[in-house]
Amino acid sequence: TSVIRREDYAPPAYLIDTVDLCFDLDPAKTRVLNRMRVRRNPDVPAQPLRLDGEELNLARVLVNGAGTSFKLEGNQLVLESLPEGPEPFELEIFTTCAPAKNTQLSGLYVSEGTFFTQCEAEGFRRITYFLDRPDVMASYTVTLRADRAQYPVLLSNGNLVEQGELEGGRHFARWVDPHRKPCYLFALVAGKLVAREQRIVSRLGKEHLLQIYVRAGDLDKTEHAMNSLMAAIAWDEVRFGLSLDLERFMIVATSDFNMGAMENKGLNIFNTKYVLANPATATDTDYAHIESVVAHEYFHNWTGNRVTCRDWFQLSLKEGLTVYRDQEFSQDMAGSPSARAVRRIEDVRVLRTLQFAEDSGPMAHPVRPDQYLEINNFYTVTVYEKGAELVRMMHTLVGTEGFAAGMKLYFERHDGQAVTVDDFAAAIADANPDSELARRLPQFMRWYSQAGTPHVSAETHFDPAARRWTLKLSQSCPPTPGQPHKEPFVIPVRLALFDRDGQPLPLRVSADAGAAAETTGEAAPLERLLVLTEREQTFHFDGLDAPPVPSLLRGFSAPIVLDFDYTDEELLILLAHDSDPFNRWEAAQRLVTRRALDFIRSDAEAKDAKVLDPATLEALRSVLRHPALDAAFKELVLTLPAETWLAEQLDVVDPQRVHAVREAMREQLALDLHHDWVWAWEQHRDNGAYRPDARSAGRRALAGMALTMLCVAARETGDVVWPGKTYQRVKDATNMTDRFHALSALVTAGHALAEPALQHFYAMFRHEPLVIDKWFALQAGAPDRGGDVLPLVRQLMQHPDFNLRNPNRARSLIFSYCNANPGAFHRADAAGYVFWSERVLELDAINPQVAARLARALERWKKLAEPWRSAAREAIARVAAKPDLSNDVREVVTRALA
Ligand code: BAL
Ligand code: ZN
Repeated sequence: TSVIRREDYAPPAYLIDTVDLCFDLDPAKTRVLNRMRVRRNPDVPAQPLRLDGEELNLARVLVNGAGTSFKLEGNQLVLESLPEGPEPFELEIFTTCAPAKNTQLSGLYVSEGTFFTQCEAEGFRRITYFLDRPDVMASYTVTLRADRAQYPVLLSNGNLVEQGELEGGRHFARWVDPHRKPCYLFALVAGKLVAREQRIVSRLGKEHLLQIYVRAGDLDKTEHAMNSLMAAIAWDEVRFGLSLDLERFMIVATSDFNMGAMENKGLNIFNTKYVLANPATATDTDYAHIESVVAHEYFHNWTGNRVTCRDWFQLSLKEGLTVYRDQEFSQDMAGSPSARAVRRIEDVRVLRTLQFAEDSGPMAHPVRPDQYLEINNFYTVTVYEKGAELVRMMHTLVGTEGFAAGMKLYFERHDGQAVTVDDFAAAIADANPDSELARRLPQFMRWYSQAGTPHVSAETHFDPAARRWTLKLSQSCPPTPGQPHKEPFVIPVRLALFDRDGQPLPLRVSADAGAAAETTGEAAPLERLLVLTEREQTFHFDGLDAPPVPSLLRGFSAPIVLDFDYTDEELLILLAHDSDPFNRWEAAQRLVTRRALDFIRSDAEAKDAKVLDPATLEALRSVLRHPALDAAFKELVLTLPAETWLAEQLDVVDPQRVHAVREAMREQLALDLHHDWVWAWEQHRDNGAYRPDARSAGRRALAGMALTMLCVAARETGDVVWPGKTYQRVKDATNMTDRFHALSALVTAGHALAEPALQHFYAMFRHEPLVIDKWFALQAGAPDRGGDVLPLVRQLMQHPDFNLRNPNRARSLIFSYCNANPGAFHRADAAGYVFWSERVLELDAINPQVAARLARALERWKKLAEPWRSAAREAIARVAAKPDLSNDVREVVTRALA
């Protein structure tokens, strides 16, 4: 297969109006009869019909009921002698496939005796021959036939119109989807499942049936998902006037799933990880993820399903927009302004640690990519999370009402269509003709076409005589593969100013600076939105008696790196006083990152080092002890920057040094704030009956952090009391969050009690796969002590509960080690890399999508110092040398070596 390019897009030569699918479900050999009504696309010159198919056995092709000639060319079925003219014809294709052998989990497969499908992006071609592209939309009727005893529940998209018995203990169900859809939204499920049901009435007065299907025994873990679904439905009605357009909306959970979940029309299929929760088995983080993923998939019903993508290069049309929507939803669900800010900080942390790294590496691509070898490799943090930031910037530039008007126009124009990101942006801009977005739309669209993270550097000047403060902003963007030069972006920068006592200052824009003159007498605002559009721009602010402390890029108003040479004193002022919680957190991150990087670059011994200075420690202590701040916010401020984030700030990375310095900081925090951690634990340990709300989750998070710090300190002091209490908590906790925090405290501290605690935990939850995933992940992600993690990971691969074919389990052990534990993975003896290359190859033979994700663990190898750099390159080359690699893995390793 070769590279697919965006510029080669051409509309389909044929259109498919209706699809009538009939399945005889059998794990070994499923028979699929596909009857389509097809016609030539009048806008495209006549040409043969080329249908995509993969791993199918073709038995018969009929055109209008008669046999026809056909060719098989690679993965395409080519039909040359089709009826001329614009009239539709009936095309009937009969194939078989082998779901039980489908380990890729793309197309039709079997998981624990139940049939599932996954068709996005290109899985439908593994079910039947089709025009497998999102701009071909059809009406579907689906008949499922299967053994009644083994497959009592038969589900597909839309409405159940008929069901009944067949001979030989078999039965059938027929489903009709009232909405046209692209084939990637097709789904079926057949197996032994039970459902939680809920009837609701929409604001429009329509009745709907909501169902969540799980395996018997898991029903008590579906309440939170159902609550989240109802909340998401209500939110979309209120916020965007978008209602559920189906009588029935189903969610089905499977433990074998490549992604988090999938938005198939009316029949969402979910990874169990994002559905199942009860207080005994799921943590607060799980609860929050479930709320956001359930909402995300539901929101796709409009942003993705009603209006879909013209081609896969437009993936962010639906993903960036839908992530934006689920982030807004989660913020609204969090409630208080500070709980909202906590969600925002968490989202930005993901963006900056993962997406910024992607943007600086060999897989860097624009939010709308220009080319791919395998589309599955482009379900990335760039397309999703950066894509969401682009939508957020549009929102910032047109305001909340303007954005709602833009969304309305988008659906008026494009409902039922397959469109591009240009169409979306044009709708938002056209609904707001006087906005900065409308004035600068072509320039704004560079965010979609140029890869890389822009840097904005700020310089300031104060003129005491004129009482004028000047801010000069300059932007640049580093080269990325295939894009050596970048044009300037449209960058919204939210700004506030503070005096040295932390009091906010009014922002009076100078009348002579080209900005709208202020009416004298009117109070100047305390925050302004500056829009940087040139490479370099200067802004003046008047009426100031002293140089102010600027709070720049408030709320992280653009996905950029802000370079500004804050003094420590200024950062301490912002940390103590900024009214923007994001920048308050950011001030702490900057201080701690600065100390860490200074130390990493020095040649001082890291063991027992005092990396943090007294002023920073005091500032962190004041946050921890603050009477008014939320526990969740405190926990974020006290969380040290990730090793991968610190590594990205360096030109050449010694991963062991980064790890050692971060560990030293943690010890320092644990020891120097010991009384404060005791206080934090005592104040936050008891939270009554478990509820997954933001406030009590924040309290549990801070209590958990305190326990980790107390165990880390105990390792240094020899104290046995805190580890003992923590071990007791592992046994006595009344919910998984508290229990797992305690277990993780012992494991993180490397305490001798970790071993019995892990055993106890395993014995308690051996029949709960999602909890056993946590058990594997915790051990594989533990801080390395003398190279002990890799042997443990190899040993755990032999554990009876380990199964490489199950993506959740593979991720819990292997990814937790290779992708999330840099200190243990980057071994000087290269054994971590050898392990990585073995697993990539092993997984590639089973499930290329999962293998390709793992393959990305080493893509930043060029930043590594020796000996890691050479060892990493060798390991990647070893993978690349394998002749029959999947396209998925080949694309990743080829780019990495380029
Ligand atoms: N569309 C793939 C899964 C998701 O983003 O919802
Ligand atoms: Zn999505």
